[in-house]
Amino acid sequence: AVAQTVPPAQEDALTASKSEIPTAFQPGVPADNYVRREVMIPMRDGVKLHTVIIIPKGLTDAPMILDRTPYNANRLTNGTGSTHAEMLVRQGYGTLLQNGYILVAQDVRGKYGSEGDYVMNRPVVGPLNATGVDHATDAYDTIDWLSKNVPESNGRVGTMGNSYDGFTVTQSLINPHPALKAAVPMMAMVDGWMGDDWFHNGAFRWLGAIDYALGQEGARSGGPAWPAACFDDYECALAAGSAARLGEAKGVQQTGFWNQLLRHPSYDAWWQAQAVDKILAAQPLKVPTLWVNGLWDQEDIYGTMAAYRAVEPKDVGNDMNFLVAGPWMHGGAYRDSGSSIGQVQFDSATAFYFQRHILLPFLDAHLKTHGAPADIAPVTLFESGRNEWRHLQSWPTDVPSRRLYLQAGNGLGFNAPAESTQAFDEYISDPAHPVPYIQRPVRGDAWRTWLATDQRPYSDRADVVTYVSEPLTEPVRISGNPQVHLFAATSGTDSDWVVKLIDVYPSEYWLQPEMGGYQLAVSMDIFRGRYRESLSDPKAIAPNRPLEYKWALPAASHTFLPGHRIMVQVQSSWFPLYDRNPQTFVPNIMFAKPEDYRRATQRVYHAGANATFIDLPMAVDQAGEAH
Ligand code: PG9
Repeated sequence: AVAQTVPPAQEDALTASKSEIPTAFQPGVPADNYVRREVMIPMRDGVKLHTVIIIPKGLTDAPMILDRTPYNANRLTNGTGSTHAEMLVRQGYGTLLQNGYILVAQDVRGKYGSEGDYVMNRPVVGPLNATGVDHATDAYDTIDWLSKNVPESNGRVGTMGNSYDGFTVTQSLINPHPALKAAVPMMAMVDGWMGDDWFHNGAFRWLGAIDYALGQEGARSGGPAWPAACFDDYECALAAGSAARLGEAKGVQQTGFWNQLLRHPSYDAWWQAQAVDKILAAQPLKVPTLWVNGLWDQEDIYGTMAAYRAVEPKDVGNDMNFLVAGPWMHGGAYRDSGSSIGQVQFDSATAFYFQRHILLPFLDAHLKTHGAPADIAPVTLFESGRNEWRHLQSWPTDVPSRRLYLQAGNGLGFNAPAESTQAFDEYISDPAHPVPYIQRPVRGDAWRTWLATDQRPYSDRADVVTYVSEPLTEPVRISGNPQVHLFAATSGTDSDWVVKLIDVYPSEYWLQPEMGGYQLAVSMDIFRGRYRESLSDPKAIAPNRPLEYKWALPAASHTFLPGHRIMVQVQSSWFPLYDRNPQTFVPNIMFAKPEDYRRATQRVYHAGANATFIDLPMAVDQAGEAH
């Protein structure tokens, strides 16, 4: 460092006599409040993984939080270039650094600074992986090294991460290292076919998949940018046609994972063998785990809940398997305050609440050297609508249900509709004009908040049928997965069906006037009709016959308040988030030809034996429940 002295006064006169730029500038020495260590940790096969350790200065006997990421450990630990460790990281990690934790970020094998080969969501060692290494072994070897080589630590490790990093947390639970004392999988990718990143019930989230395959596998360090040709993704996606054609136009067929997707459009053995919930269900429960679920998670809304539920029967003492479900979009539990999504407000900083009152006590109890037992409920659930937290002993699956029926005249109610002359409503689904999932132009980050966006632009479209209740006089409180029983017919031989359960705000809303009449989707999802009888073995649909389509919508925790109305919308495309169903049965939709895409007449039934309904999981108060 160069010492600062008072400049001699006579230099004023010489102002222009020499350059003001020093010949060799020496940067100031920042007074960091942390120590940063970078190490290459050896794995059992000799591959070394790049690992960054951030240690707040002066810390001793401290636990370590490990985040294993494909997104660049350097970026994760140096977001802003500040001298304050808590400013460098995601806000939730800042909370941990402020509260006596060491943060460890590691590049997974094959990405950024780590050696080895990269495989998307590398399957566990077994039929799909003969290499002898996977994320479970890499987590084990890393934790082994950390527990012995960080002198400032107490040798105890917790794994934590969101999304892909949440997936790696789940893998650390397979044959866990004894020094792993707690795990926090947040909004983890668990089953890429059933309802996380790549497919939902067989419908393909193609643009995200192409973009992601390019970003992850276009290069070891960050892939090439998506070559854009349209301001509006809707337009380019429509012009491209099938997934295979669009992928080729972007060059993504050069990456391994994209080809796997094209090869596995159905829920075949390849997908089933990777489903993390099924893998964990077969494991002993050894590590206290806090699952973090986002009720409006646009990326991985399915997996965390599925995994929590798969593990729950093993938690006989109800003290190992914990769940928090908050009103969050993807990553919302540790990225910001969690007060709102777009226009929808939740009356308090829900993410701060989670970090301070659930996450920290949970981690402290299991990781701190003399951690006090955590006073947290096994299940902490945010109830939107009322905008309150509920603290429960479990999130029960066997709650009473109530059938919400579509009615003639676009009505909706709890009474079963009688046989009526008008037994169905009809619309044309035209693949040349698919229903947008958000308002056009579709671009950039707009999709992040999309699950909470106003559904009003679609309720009046001719290719969407809409049913709405009278204003409620009593609250309707649901908690769990609404089950769709859709009776519908198509004139084609394949079809997608989208069902949305919506809270319609009063036409005038005194608390937030701009929300007057807002249509907030509480739970909605798509189902690809060819999987009606079997998820692994698609079949052509018999045309023009009312058939029942059954599937579970994402878990919801919501009260429809008096004065609000309940709405259901049904449609047959959600573009361009999901690829189009050609509406003609073809062996593999990824390779559908332009002539396969045909208009179809769709009928949604609402009478007698073909009465469409959604089975609503009704919340019940639990003994000892606090809120
Ligand atoms: N949802 C992203 C993802 C997870 C796992 C695999 C692929 C993508 C993520 O945000 O990490």
